[in-house]
Amino acid sequence: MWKKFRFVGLALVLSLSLLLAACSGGDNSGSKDSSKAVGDQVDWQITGIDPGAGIMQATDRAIKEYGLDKWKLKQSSGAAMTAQLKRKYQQKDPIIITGWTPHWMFQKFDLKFLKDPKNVYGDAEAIHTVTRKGFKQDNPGAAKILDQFHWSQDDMGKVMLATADGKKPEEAAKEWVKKNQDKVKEWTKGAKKGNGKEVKIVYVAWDSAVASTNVIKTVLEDMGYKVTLKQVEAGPAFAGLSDGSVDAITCVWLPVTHKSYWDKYKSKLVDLGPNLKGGAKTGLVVPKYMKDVNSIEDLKAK
Ligand code: PBE
Repeated sequence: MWKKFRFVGLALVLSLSLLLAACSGGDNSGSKDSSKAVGDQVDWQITGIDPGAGIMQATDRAIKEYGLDKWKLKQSSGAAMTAQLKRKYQQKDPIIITGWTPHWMFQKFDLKFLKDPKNVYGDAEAIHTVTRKGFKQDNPGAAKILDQFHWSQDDMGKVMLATADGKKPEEAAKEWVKKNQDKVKEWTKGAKKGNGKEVKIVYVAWDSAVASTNVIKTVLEDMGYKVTLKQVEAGPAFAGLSDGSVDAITCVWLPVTHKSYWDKYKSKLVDLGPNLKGGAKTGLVVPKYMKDVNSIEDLKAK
């Protein structure tokens, strides 16, 4: 009975798809008909994130430099972008996003960076810890910990993955800190205890930044500091550091992604150097099942 039912079902699906194939040529935007130009497959849309992100500025430059006149960069947010990626990925539908590593999306989905022969997105970058001017004088203990904070793409990946799997960022950070006391001891070495002294950390809602911010918050709190986190857009984050209303940030990507912010505000900021070197990269990213799209050059209208 079930066998027969399945057979009828299959026949129905087959005839339906034949019918659909016969009718195609109408508006079929966003479908996976791979005979179409990639632009038509995705409505000439790159799925972006928050407008203040450096990767959005870089993508605007890429659109100009590669002559992608028909393309639009859609503003969104990190969370909305990954939700959209997940939906498309489950259907094996095409999608082009502004992506970066370290990010859990590369652990959850089979993705690839599009080649960037004009090097618009730059080579690999480093993620820096930056404070307001005068912070070290006001709070030498916390400044020392922030200065000594450094970890690897792998470390950050673990915290991000746990969060993507449903843990609260604070919980994922606490677990990582508990398991990695050898690293944490290096960061806190020689630093004074906080005794309730306040540290205001600013960050943007990028999953990589959420991970590093929550880890450093846990470490500072374990040392007796009172940490407040403030989540804002990238522009206000740099502005807040430069006017001294917040103390520190752990998600400044240099030399490319945050160059325009850095150039504007650097005279009022102190760069404590990289907290993550190796593996920090931005670009346009697609699922690997988009076999015909390997380079940004492939996006040009044909
Ligand atoms: N990101 C993640 C940020 C920096 C960290 C690549 C989305 C940006 O583009 O500004």
